[in-house]
Amino acid sequence: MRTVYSDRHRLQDGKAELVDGRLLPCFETPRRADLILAEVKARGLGEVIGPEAFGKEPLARVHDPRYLAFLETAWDEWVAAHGDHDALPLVWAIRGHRNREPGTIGGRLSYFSMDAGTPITAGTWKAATASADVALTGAKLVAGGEGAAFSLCRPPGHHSGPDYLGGYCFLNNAAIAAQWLRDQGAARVAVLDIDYHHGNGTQIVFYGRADVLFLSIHADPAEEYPHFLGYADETGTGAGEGFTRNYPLPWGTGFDRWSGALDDALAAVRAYAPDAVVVSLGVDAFKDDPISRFTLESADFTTAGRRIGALNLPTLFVMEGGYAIGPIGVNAVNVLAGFEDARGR
Ligand code: SS9
Ligand code: ZN
Repeated sequence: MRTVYSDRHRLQDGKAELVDGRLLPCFETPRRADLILAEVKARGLGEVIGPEAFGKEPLARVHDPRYLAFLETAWDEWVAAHGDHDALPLVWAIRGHRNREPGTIGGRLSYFSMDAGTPITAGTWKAATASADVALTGAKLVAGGEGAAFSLCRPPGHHSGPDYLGGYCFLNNAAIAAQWLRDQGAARVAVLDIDYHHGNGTQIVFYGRADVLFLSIHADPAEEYPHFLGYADETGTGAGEGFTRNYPLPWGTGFDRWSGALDDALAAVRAYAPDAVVVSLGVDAFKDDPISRFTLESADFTTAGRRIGALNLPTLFVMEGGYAIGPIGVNAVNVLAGFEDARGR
């Protein structure tokens, strides 16, 4: 399959995130995408191409225009108010507070954020929009009849909701791609999120809809980030009832249990018979991931890819998380190679 990649991801290079009371160097670094790209080339997965520019319209199909306007100018406003160091929010609306956008950049940053781990930097807007273009270009390949494509997105997207950033995510690349596929004529799209963390942003975008099936296999939110969404009893609402499925799993989960959830999710995808599948491909379920607590081995990612390939459906892989830098390329490309293997290519 072909890989879509843009160097512009390097423009997102935050200094620090707040983790358990300490400011630590960002886990979500440019090296992640560099190493995945190197492995794509080393393994001969297929041609690597640059993204097309899709503009703001496909972004606005998923994100609130007020949020997009905020994100585009946030850095300049932050620098004018506070200087040219990374922007991090510090206070959030809690039960009983007002849902009202404040006037200052600091207040607005809090309003449009879900955590203090996702710094806005000088290059954030350019990197995030390039990442969305990478996802959209992959979607176009799949819509055009290529059986599969890999969108090597960075920064990732699945934690970003209609009007907020968080979890290292600014624009929800997978949701933007899935919506674009719908807008191009796909009747039904399934989004399968195998990142270690719940895809809260993607779930919210499609929660009331039957035309996009959302499935997520992740660490139990009672134990793990993002903490406030991703329980098994969240199954969709209204017309979307039954079109969200969550598989929260406890810390320490290994491939036996994880793949049981995967098989159940894949059976649901099959029954749904979508025109296309978007896989939110995080590899942070890996045993040595520094911020995660599942125990998948590198070879397990190959097996997972094979099972996804056995669906025999047009599939777009959108890169999400994975923070064990050394093996990140091997783990991500193992999924893609397993997939190709199942397709007999
Ligand atoms: C847990 C901190 C989690 C955010 C993780 C976002 C992952 C995106 N101690 N920080 S895939
Ligand atoms: Zn993750």
